[in-house]
Amino acid sequence: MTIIVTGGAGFIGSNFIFHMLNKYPDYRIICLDCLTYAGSLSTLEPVMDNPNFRFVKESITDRAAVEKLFEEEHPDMVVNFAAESHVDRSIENPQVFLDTNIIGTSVLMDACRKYGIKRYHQVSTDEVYGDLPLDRPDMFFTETTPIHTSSPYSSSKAGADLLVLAYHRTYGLPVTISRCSNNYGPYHFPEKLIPLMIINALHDKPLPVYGEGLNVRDWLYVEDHCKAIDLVIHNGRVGEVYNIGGHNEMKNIDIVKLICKELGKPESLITYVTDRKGHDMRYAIDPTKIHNELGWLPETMFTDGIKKTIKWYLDNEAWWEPIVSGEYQNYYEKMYANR
Ligand code: NAD
Ligand code: TDX
Repeated sequence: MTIIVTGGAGFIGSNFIFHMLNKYPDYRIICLDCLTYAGSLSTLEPVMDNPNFRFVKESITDRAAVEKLFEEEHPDMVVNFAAESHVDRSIENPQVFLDTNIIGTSVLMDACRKYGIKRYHQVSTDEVYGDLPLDRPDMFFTETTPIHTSSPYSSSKAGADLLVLAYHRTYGLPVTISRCSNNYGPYHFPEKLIPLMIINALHDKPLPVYGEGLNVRDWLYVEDHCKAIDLVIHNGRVGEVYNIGGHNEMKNIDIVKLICKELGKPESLITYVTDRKGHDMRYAIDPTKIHNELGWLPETMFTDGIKKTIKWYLDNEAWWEPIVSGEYQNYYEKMYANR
């Protein structure tokens, strides 16, 4: 089995590569990643010498490069993690989200059509369903919830999902899509809520909570997401969408307070800042389908997962320090200085 994993130098893709190489020692895994600001070869260091692993630095939007890779490797599957993934950046500059998330997806699927493939899997997000009201805890996203996006990021992911389903219906491409809730865990890029708060707290810097911090996210430990995708690509039904989430809803402010508590830092570091434009209020996944069809259940409780994650950041300063001391400082200044 040869699998091309795109975006494998980023947060979830790298965790997926570690999971697959560990679980399937006879699989060949090729990581296709152009190493944007969010991707780093240092993340893939643990597998670089594995003979079953190859890294290729190209963009999924580069048709010639993608076709060359298909000719060289004859992949059985493609799992597409490659994306611009940060909502705040999409609000500042939507264009690159459309290029990578939509055009890149079509380039990959065109190559799948041209050379043949057993499975094309699209890693999508719960954000394609928009948001749920805070006062309706009975409501959840199911696979049939209408697409109703809020940000340029989520719109680009929704556009890609529609294209994937269209390639299935029109060309018979054997596709699956998974839509997961917020992930957390090792190698999470420092611009996202949990790593940002851990790293700022470690430096005794202000903890910038958007609005009143009442927005709710449904957090899933990254390893549980990887195991779910593993099940979907092997046993999921072609043409189907699978929601992934572990019924673990938390208010942002409660997460930030928990991080303060775990690190022994004062809550006085918390600073309420101007809200994100179009900020989604609540995400909550109904994972009944993947549970009933594929037997998936999350294994890591948030109370354990957040402790493991904080410990990982404490133990792996060598991974995040070069990131936060580089170009990231300009980003941080631009996004937070006068907020
Ligand atoms: P990330 O930003 O950490 O990593 C993205 C990776 O894609 C990076 O390595 C980057 O270099 C690479 N990449 C970007 N543009 C590329 C291009 N044109 N060609 C090749 N590589 C490119 O993202 P993540 O958080 O790991 O998310 C991975 C996927 O999972 C995304 O598709 C995202 O929409 C989806 N997702 C993420 C979450 C979450 O909580 N992080 C939740 C649900 C779904
Ligand atoms: O500094 C911050 N302060 C703050 O209050 C940051 C970075 C975020 N927030 C809030 C905004 C959100 O309500 O925390 C929540 C989580 O924010 P992000 O970490 O940016 O994640 P989110 O916008 O929920 O999107 C994530 O989950 C779905 C991923 O980045 C997406 O790629 C995925 O599709």
